[in-house]
Amino acid sequence: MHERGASFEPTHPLAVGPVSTPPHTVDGFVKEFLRELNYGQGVPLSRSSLNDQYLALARTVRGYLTARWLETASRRRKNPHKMVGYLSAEYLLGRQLDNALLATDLTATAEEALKACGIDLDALRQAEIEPGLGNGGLGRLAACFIDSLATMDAPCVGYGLRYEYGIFKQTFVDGRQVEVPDNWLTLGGPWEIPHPEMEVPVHFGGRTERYVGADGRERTRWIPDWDILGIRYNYMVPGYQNGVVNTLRLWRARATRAFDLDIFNAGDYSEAVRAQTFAENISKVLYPEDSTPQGKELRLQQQYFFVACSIFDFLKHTQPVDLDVRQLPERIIFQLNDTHPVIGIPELMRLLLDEYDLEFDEAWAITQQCFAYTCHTLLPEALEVWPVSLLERLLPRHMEIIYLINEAFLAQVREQFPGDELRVRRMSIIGDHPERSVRMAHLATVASVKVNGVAELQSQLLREKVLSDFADMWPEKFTNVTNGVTPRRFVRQSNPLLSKLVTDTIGVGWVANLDRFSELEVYAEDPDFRASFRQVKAANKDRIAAVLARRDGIVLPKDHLLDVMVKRLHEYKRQSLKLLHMVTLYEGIISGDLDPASVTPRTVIFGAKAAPGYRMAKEIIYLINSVARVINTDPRVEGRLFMAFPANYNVTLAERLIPAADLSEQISLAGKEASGTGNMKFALNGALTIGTDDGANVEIRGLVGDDNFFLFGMNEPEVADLQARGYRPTEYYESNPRLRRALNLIDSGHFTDGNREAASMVVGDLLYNDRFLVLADYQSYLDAQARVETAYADQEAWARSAILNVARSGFFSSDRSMRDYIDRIWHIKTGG
Ligand code: F58
Repeated sequence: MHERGASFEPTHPLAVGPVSTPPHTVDGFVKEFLRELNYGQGVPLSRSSLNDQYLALARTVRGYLTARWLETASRRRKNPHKMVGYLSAEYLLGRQLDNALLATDLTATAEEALKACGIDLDALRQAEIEPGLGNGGLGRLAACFIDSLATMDAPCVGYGLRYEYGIFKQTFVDGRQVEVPDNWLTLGGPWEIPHPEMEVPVHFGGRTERYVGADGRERTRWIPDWDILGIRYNYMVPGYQNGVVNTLRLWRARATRAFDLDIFNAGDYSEAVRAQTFAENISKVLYPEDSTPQGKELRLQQQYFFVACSIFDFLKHTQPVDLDVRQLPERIIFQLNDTHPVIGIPELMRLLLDEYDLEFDEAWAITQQCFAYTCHTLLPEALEVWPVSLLERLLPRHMEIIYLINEAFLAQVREQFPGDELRVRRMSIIGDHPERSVRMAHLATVASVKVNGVAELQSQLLREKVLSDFADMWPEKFTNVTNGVTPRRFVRQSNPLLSKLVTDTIGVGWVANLDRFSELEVYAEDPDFRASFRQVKAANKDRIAAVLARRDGIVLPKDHLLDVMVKRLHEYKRQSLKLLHMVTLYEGIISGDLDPASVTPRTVIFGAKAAPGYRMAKEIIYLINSVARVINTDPRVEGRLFMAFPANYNVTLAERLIPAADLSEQISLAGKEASGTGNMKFALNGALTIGTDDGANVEIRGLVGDDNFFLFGMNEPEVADLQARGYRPTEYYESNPRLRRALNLIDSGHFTDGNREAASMVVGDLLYNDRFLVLADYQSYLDAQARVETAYADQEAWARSAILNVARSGFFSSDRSMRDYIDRIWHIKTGG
């Protein structure tokens, strides 16, 4: 990397002192905005496009953050404490403008200033393309966590990848998902600060060799055969109105000059350009999540690329030049967001052994104090493994180090469990079947100070099932930190009307201290408050109706129960169960079995992307769209049932949809959803949950109370028991007439233009496979939905329950999650 900082001596007083924040006045803002527009965009206001105005506004707001950002960094440099390096392959940030305005308390000023220029702030808000640098819950969680850390003034740098293409844009063609690339940077990236001069070399391939150093010790060196450069892009992460601005540092891959010059000099210009493209592919596109991780070489390259850049950046740039690596554990804790950054473990070992000349034992002792691992799944097939052959080819030195780590670790296992070779095989970092491969979750567990799950139930199942051998060996290593969501984005920004009502009632302090929501509890009994609360919900429903009309041409019926299921499409999440419920109601009405007047008018909104290669998920999407089309146009159910499936569910849509929901669908098979975070967002915005005892639902129900939550389905031990006895879905089909009629109707081609083939994959799977026990939980789900209808009939009682959901959900703030990480895992100082 190039020079750390300039060594010139400024003489002008302005160049010495700290930069100052522009004035927080309307005039000051107008001036800054016009300066950005004129000098930054190079256009006069009269000739500026919407995008010019948006970019100028974004840069103006960024300008207000910059002084605080520099100050935060300089304060931390002067008084360095242990910090967190949050390593995550994904950050699903959502739009930045509103968040930055809120953090700087500039919303009203900006609104007025723009108005004075004849511009509507809301139009500019909508011009922002959200950076979709994540797939779903895991990426969004990372974004919530860095927001909370800044708000708590905790020293943290978020490290990740600056994908040129984020999560694909979903469109529907004849009801089927079609993916379109998301080139989120085409209109400019006003929030990023690139440092093309800060290059970090990252090596790949080649071989290793032993040599004897000057001191007579045998050492190893890696002779890679190609490398690329990591280019640093900084993003500011503002705390909520506290003057703190942290950093998110994302890496972009660029070809080295040597790389293309060599080929160019050989006279092959096209080959040089091709080679450059190859290198730059590494940060080109986010991998769309899959049910099973496939051995994709490019993905491993991405993982190594970003952790190598990040660790290098920390050691060589963030730390003082005279850093003693033996003190590393007092300086840094790298949090591994799932297994994606786990290759960082052998990377740090490699640096300590080969660059800093430490002995293995010492290097290993240091490394084992510098990492902590969060596991976000319970599906064993979702735990990453990499073929040994691939690692040997791509990262030969790392593979050697992994062998050394495994050797030392297995010796420890044998010592603690003598004669238990089966256990040794189960625990080994290297697995043998179906091919020799590295089990990244084992490597992470062995190397980490702490291993945590993301909700109580999942942490318990991790200890008892998925990683039980490790928990036997190191019980104290395992802990839980229940996920949380940032109240800034998911209440304050996304639900301004509820925020105003809450602030008028208990004061503004809740935005940075969500425990204060408990003060709302008493207002559940206050009829005036309930009336206001119901008005807020009604207004939020109008708002989402307007959004969907504009965005998707969907016309929502009025005054329905709004029932929402939004999340990635996965069989374990059981969107098909929700679909069966709707088909059951529909079939009941059209067959005359159900009196339409007895059915609560209900609109169901789905939002879900399927991984492009996940066939079953895509078939389910097609079926949902097919059922929606028929139900929405059948006069027999008009005014009773409606289904909407707006394409391309993302953070921006979530922010509009969740505040409007009455009912939150959290219906995964017990023991499969690690936590869920959507469930928390709904509860905080006053939706009641219908859900299984899974993930964080368990904790939500525990806090809001059974009377304010619709529980159904088997719990995890019951699921395990049924599976052990042998599950036969056809038994449920045969014994339950409503289920039979619903499945038969789908199978008849009623929803698919008479084409039975089109529905057969989903129906066939439910009947003859049904891995996630949809049919087993069907009746219980129907019963719970009947309880929902009864409860909804009493609007005052419903409002009371909804208010209690809000009042009792303060625990689900990501500020609390961060406090838990700090106390249980990181042991860092805040406000230092
Ligand atoms: C999610 N995982 C969990 N993975 O499913 C969810 O229960 C939890 O609340 C959330 O993490 C946060 O802890 C998740 O989103 C991914 O998206 C992976 C991305 C990379 C490929 C494999 C899936």
